[in-house]
Amino acid sequence: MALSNLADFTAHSGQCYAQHGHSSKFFPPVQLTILSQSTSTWTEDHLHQIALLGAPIEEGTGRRGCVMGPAAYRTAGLREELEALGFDVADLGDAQPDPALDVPEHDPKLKHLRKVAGWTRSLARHAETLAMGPQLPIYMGGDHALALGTLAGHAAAAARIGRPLFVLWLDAHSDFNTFESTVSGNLHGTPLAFACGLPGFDVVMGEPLRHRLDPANLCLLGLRSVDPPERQMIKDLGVTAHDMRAIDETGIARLLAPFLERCAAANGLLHVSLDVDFIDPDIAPAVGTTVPGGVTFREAHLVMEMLHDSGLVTSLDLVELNPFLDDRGRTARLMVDLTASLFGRRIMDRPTRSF
Ligand SMILES: [Mn+2]
Repeated sequence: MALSNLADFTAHSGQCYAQHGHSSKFFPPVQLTILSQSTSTWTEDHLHQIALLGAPIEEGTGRRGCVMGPAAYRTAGLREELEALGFDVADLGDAQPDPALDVPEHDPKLKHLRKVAGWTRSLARHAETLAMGPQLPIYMGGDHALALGTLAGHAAAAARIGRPLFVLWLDAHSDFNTFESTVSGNLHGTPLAFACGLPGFDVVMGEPLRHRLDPANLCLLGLRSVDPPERQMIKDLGVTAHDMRAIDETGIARLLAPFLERCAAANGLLHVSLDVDFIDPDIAPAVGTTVPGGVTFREAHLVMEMLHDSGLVTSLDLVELNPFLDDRGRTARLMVDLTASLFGRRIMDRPTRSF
């Protein structure tokens, strides 16, 4: 049912484009498969229970402040907004990193390797446990290095459940550096290379990663800063990657819909990783890695609304919020609003909020 909505929605968008007289070069007729029914087997309980877990890691970036992220989401009312939508929300507090004493504390190239490894082990364990339980987890970061842990944990859970894991990466960056290719040494640029099982990461878990993400089940959206080695890896692995030009030319809904259909057709679990820098820094300034030309307010909400309509999302990362760089909580509130959209709020149901 949800997927029919998605297809209807996209077909409808196509009509709107046609009415506005856009050239068919960029807006070809939509030919989406309309699935007869949702293939989700998630229980009713799962749809109504959410767990919030703070992951105050900031060692993956070159800049301090993400440690305050979970507190900012709480201050901005994430829990209350989700409760207002009818969810039963449990705030589990903040996770802590494992000691990871087997990992070198100082590496000449990789910054805070032991701390990042400790967070990865801890969050992988928490994520696997949460994924097997009745609640849908939201990880409140913290920088994007937290996704080394959440991706590992959700990949492990997916293997146990016997369903494929799909990942939607909403980010200006592709985060596909290996420990060898990284120039900055900031490990928040590495989670996708780690999760896809590229070589050189064994030190993180103290063993090879047991459950990998299939690069074919990954979609990157919003790209505008990709290092040359990352570009090569994305190409070699055949990852679906849409940059801002593709969004400008094609429209974000038409890029996202086929990925959601593939996930639904495969009965996949969908992990969404939302980086603040996906959004244009003019409206989301609280991030250490601003890149001009990000998605607009409406494009970001549209993605969230489509995700809600799809009924596919089973876990969510909120990453890279640096409250130290925010403008009176504006970015934290926007991230909370986007999360509320993902869980069913329509922005037209709300009083207009001016900035
Ligand atoms: Mn990122």
